[in-house]
Amino acid sequence: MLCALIWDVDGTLAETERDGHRVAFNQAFEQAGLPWRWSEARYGELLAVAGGRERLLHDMAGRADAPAGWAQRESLARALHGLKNAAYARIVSSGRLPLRPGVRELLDDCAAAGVRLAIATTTGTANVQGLLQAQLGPQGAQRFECMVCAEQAPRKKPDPQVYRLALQQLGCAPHEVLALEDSPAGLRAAAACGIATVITRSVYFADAFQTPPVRPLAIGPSLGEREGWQPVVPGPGRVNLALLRDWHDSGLQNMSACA
Ligand code: XBP
Ligand code: MG
Repeated sequence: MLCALIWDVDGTLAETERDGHRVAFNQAFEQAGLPWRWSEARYGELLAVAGGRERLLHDMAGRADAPAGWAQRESLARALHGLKNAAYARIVSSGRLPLRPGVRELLDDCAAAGVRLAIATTTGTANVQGLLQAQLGPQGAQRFECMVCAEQAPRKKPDPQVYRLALQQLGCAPHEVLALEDSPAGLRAAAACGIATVITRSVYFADAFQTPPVRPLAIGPSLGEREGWQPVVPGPGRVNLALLRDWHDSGLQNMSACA
């Protein structure tokens, strides 16, 4: 039986990367008096590195104008990440980063059916709370029974730490939950815990699943539409909880057929 949905945040709950985190990083560079700017294309490359501070360090490793020493780089990355998160909070609170289509409706389905909700993300708690508050109101974060973020799971996806902790906090077995993700790293993290994953393709990972690292349970353009999904979904409408339950049940059958 499906007991809980574990949600990724960036790219899955909302398209936060291109117009949120990226813009905020550039504002941080400007505030710090640095000439660095990340274009949309460059940021797409950098998303191969999970975690904003880790991404900054990776970028600095290829820059001639970055501090030479490791300790100075670490402290610059920490300072820039702080400035970035403050800028991100301003962007999020302006309401400019809406939930992706079908997300709100699926959260409502879960509330009505008693399916529990959790978050498993590599971003920080304040970023998640800001987004949920801006999009779902002051009680938005309380809709999620458990929230595992960068503070609790410092080993970033594809490391499975964040999903392992979410399962522990929910007290659920892997076969009782589904993960919702947008990235290959997220898919690998969930799969390493034995969790089946539904992928909604995001702007930056639209073409990233030609040869997926593991097979997702289902993959499609968004929860707001039924066209373009694999497996094929008949009829009009959105991807609702009933459909997720069908996929989950068929995934369990496939697993027992292979046992
Ligand atoms: C995606 C990430 C994050 C964000 C930025 O997180 O890789 O690093 O890009 O967040 P998710 P921070 O697991 O939700 O897809 O700067 O706070 O790290
Ligand atoms: Mg993501």
